[in-house]
Amino acid sequence: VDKHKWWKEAVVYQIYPASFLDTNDDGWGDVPGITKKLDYLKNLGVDVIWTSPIYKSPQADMGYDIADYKDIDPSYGTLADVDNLIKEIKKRDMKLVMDLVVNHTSEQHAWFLDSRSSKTSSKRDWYIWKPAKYDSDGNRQPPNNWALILGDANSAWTWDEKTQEYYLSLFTPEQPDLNWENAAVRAAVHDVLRFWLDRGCSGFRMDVINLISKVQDYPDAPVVVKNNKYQPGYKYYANGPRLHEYLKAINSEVLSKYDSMTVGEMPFVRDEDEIIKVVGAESGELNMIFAFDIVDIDNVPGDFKFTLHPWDARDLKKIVSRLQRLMLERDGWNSIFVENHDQPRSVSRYTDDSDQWREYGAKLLCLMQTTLAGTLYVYQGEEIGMRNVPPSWAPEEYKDIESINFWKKNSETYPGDKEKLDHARKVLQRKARDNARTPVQWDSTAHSGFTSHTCTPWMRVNSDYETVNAAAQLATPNPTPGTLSVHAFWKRGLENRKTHKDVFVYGDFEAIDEEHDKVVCWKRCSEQEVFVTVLNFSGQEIPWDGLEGSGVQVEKWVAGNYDERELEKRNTQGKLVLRPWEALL
Ligand code: TEU
Ligand code: CA
Repeated sequence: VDKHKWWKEAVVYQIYPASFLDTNDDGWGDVPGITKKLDYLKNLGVDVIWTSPIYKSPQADMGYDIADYKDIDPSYGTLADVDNLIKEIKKRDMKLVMDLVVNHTSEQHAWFLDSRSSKTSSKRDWYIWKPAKYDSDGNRQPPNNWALILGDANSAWTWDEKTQEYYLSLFTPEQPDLNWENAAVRAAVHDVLRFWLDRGCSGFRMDVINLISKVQDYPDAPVVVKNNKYQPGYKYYANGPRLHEYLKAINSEVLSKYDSMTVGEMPFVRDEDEIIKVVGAESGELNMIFAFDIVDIDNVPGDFKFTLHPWDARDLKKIVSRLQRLMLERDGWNSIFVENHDQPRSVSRYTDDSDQWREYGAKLLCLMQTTLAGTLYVYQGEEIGMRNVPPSWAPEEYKDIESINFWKKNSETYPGDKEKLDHARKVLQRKARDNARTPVQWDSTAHSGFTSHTCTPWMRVNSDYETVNAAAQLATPNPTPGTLSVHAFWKRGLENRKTHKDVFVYGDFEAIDEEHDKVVCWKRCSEQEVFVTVLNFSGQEIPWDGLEGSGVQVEKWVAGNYDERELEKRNTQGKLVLRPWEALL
């Protein structure tokens, strides 16, 4: 069998449309804005564009609450704009992947409006309705103790006054979960996929696709978060009983008839057999998933996300090695990413985003990702090293429903408690999804060139746009002799990955010096070539001899995030003194 596939070699670039580029001066990014930047993306080395949802939506969760799967939200443009986008993408020999959000719809979707209109509606069973429970004091309670996923850890069940029942809404009350047990729902979803594939899109990023099958008796979840009435219910809805059946049907009924790619978002699940069941080459389910291990590295295990948990290079190596080996040994496929619209900026999270070290950190993360096996995902702004919002911003600047809920809950629970609120604010700044959602910094003019000078962007532009922006990096690809801008470094990294795809995309993986707590190192090889990646995940100088005894004999260093003219003078044997945040290939 030929293991080579276009979607394995592809570099995917994720666009968060509201914050990408505004072309009609309403402060909100749009589809024509994407079209306008296609040459920029092509030049970077992008093959596939994945856009977060642009469908009709009340935007309670920024489009992850869809009111019409077959139409575009007017704030983004029209279907004709999308047709034109697809045409322009194809012209440049690229592809478009849409975001498919079918675990839930918006509460404004016609299906839900119908479903909630009466208990006898023909769409009643398209969603998950349950009667109330009553406690010993006769108070109405939701059917079980599952918590909402976004923000305030309230109940995942929403009470409907009119029909006097609860509906399940795992993310927010505005996002009722579809009832996949119902064959009509599954058929309707298949129909949505066909609609977009027939229009020329080349695949889907499937939002929380592993949550679509729920354990049917809806049991209470075990108590893991103390002091909270509601609990994470993952055990009963992540990779539930009929997930594989549903995924296989999507494949046999629809996807197998097109040349497409699929990536399923798969939170909460680490079980290797479950992963292979979905992405194994013979599974007939999905091409790959987004595993959450790396982006959960700083969460307290089992707890909600607004927590801080220390980690070091050993934890990172363990995660990377496990997933690389699992996929290589069991014929599955990785997705490589450290950012998306739900995560803080990687340079702030995993390295040091101070003015002194930001560029080193961004390049280190680039070298890390471009030398791992799997399909590579770059998130808008990552290629120029955009950072988190400044700690000085007031919580009122945060626009994400999750952040708003979290802040509200803390303000209500701890009024006037400075220590508690300062901590909540700190965690918010470190973890909020808003960090990834500020407008892309195109240039140093007002609002970073995201929108016209005279209008107000929907979300405030990061205060550092005058120094961190694409135009500056494009104009000066070599800021100092022997160094590249972050953008130029990414561009070259992507090129190098493609030139040596037998090594970086398809090659074998071996971790080196696994016990070192600051240096991350691995070896990748094809039958012809061997590359070693060395990453100093610390701001300290580290004398390091981790290659000794590894069987690797370095011939020469070929890339690095310090002055590359000095690479030939670096040790290829014995002790190597790694500088702060240094990355070498
Ligand atoms: O995210 C689902 C998910 O499980 C997490 O990424 C979650 O958003 C995160 O832990 C909260 O901080 C997907 C989308 O990517 C996200 O934007 C949506 O809000 C969510 O589904 C609901 O559609
Ligand atoms: Ca606009």
